[in-house]
Amino acid sequence: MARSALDEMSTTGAFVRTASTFRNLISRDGSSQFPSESGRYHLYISYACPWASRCLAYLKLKGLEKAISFTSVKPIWERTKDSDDHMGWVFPSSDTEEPGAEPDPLNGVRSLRELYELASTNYSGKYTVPVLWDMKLKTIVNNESSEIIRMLNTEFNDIAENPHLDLYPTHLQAQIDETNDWIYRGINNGVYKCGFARQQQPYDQAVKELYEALDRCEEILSKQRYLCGNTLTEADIRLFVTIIRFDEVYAVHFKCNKKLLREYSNLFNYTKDIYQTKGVGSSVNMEHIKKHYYGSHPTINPFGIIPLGPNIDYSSPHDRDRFSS
Ligand SMILES: N[C@@H](CCC(=O)N[C@@H](CS)C(=O)NCC(=O)O)C(=O)O
Repeated sequence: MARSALDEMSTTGAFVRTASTFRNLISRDGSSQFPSESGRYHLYISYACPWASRCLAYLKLKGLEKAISFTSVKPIWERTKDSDDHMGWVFPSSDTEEPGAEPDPLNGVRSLRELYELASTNYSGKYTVPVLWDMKLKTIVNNESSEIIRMLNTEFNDIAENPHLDLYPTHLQAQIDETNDWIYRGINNGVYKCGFARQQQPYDQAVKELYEALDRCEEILSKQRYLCGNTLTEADIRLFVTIIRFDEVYAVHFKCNKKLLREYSNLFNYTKDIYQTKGVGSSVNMEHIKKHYYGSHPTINPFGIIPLGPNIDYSSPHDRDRFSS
């Protein structure tokens, strides 16, 4: 079982992601041992991580910040225990050590690994963010972001400030699922397959799929404001968290440089549009993003040097208002 993303490798040198372990669901109808209650759950994230960031974007979009608290770990992986050499997410020891990151307010642990160990004494998988934590039962509810965002979308509507925002509306579900599928394979997970490949062939294959998927997005976005029509959906948030990292990190660190995101006119303007959607921009911390990738993968960037550019201003004007929404 892989203990970190750096070990998730097939015999052919391709990156193979392992599935998340904690898969409980919160429900508002009382059918689960985890009912949707204000003040009961806490979201552990890293601002660096795209999977965790999509949960944070949802928390903000749905107006759930008063109901569900959150904490970010430090961006650069460190030793998680003195007794072995596992590297992973850790909390700062004070509020001022790393702006944006905070000490664990609930259990006072030093690493995310210790949280997993509190939740399960025989856990042997990866210690990943996001983690949705139940403060009442002192355990992990779920550590799979695709499920956490669905819960945040619907199950907290009695306490959400934006209960009417539905990013997974019934009439678009089939289209969203289909879009998520090729975007996950080609882009969200695709950039990791490019970056973590240890042989040329899996890299070549991953880059090909990545750019086919980006070209397909560009084409769709030349005709409509968002991926599934003229309203924002889950598919857009899932794409956004990857493409906001593209030129700053993936183009260099993961060797995704065949074409830059800012060379795709529609995708680039679309990224700005989503960044400027209320709640989304504040879920992006580019300093944490750059520090993490360039600083936590010594097999790819052994000296941990962080490239200076390109420092794109995603709050600058975009042209997406040309589509009605
Ligand atoms: N399937 C998970 C994936 C989460 C994930 O891979 N998180 C990465 C950060 S981007 C992580 O925490 N990695 C820790 C490690 O590899 O040790 C989800 O979507 O929630």
